[in-house]
Amino acid sequence: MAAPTMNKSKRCSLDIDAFKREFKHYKRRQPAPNFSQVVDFTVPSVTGTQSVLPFKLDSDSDDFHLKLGLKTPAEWQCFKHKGSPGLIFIRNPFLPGYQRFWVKQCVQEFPKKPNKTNLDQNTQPEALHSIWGNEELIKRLRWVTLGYQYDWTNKLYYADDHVPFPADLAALAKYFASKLGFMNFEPEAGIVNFYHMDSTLGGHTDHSEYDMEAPLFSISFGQTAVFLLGGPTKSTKPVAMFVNSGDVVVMTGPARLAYHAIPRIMPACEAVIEESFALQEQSEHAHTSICHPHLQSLDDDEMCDPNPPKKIFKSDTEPCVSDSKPAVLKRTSAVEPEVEENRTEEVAQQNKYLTTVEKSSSNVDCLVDSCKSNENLTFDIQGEMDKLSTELSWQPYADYLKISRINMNVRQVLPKGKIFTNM
Ligand SMILES: O=C(O)CCC(=O)C(=O)O
Repeated sequence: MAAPTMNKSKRCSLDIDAFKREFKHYKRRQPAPNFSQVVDFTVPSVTGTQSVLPFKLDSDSDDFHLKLGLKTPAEWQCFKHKGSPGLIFIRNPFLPGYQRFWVKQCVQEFPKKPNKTNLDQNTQPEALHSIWGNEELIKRLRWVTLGYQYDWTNKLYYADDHVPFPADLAALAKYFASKLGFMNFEPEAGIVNFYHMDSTLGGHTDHSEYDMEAPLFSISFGQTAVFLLGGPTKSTKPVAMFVNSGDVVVMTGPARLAYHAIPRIMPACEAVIEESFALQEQSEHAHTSICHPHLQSLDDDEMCDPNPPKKIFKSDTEPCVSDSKPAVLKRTSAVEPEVEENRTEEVAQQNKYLTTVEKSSSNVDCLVDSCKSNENLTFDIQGEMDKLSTELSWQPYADYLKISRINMNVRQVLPKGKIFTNM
């Protein structure tokens, strides 16, 4: 008897390239893609869509959020998405203007030694002490690594390749974690990505950390991105969403190991920039319903809407969308990795480098306690904000942001109670 045959279309029903297809779609310049399927959390009606599930957090019993430049958690607009289990999206929880502080940290403080940057290989060591002010270096800056330094080639962290994690960013990430119920989150490694208007970041998973139960926090500033979040393999069609300045993407549960990518940077609309960077008194006119980037932000040559509002935030000197070949954000081995088939084996292999230790209980309590008593606080966001409050002091950063997007992401590397064996 002849073996049963399957018709060809059935055999091919698994779309192994669903992720890549979406990536290519949103990356395309000519003709411009249709952005109507991109989830826009700034639009009030987004909560009316069946896939988006808004939720609220309780208010804080103290004013610790103010020390971090955040609105009270009860005011945060938080969302889940049915198509991306484990994703939590917090729409710009920062107080008006306070993103200025983080932008300054990213471009001026974090690139300083002992942190590593992509510039280390080809730059005179003395020029690396402070790259802010060096126009050529700032243009070439693509990434900075914090805490446990990520080895891009071997996709590993090492016990002896570690620098102190910035206290301010640690406090911010722990605070977000605690509000979302991750009381023991420990920020141990971070990557700050710097995008130009033509940058993309290929589909990848963040699988080098030893703890996959801990969430990954991703916080963005400046120009808008189209963010794709898929599933465990590239056969899952990703959900596309706009990530605006100040937005916080949290990847937990299944989303923690999901494929994700940035196929496109788009000009942010003026209202987003105003809401993010204008100081309290200046931002009184900022709109609550911010904008619709897919309608507002395209140059004439890639317009998909026939009547886009004219006002967009863009550089006076450089076009927001360049015609040149888009630059891929180069991070050796991190871009477009192979599907991980041997994850379980990999985790077992990795775990042999870890030892169990007794650690004290919730570090979030310690953080809140130390921040309540100002003596122990090693950072002063309000003091820095005072310095950034004149338009003259803010202008160089504002100029940089007109053609840039910054993303800082924070990870826990080791499971609670474990340290590297060879420490
Ligand atoms: O820029 C982003 O929003 C994502 C960055 C990212 O996926 C990464 O650094 O692994």
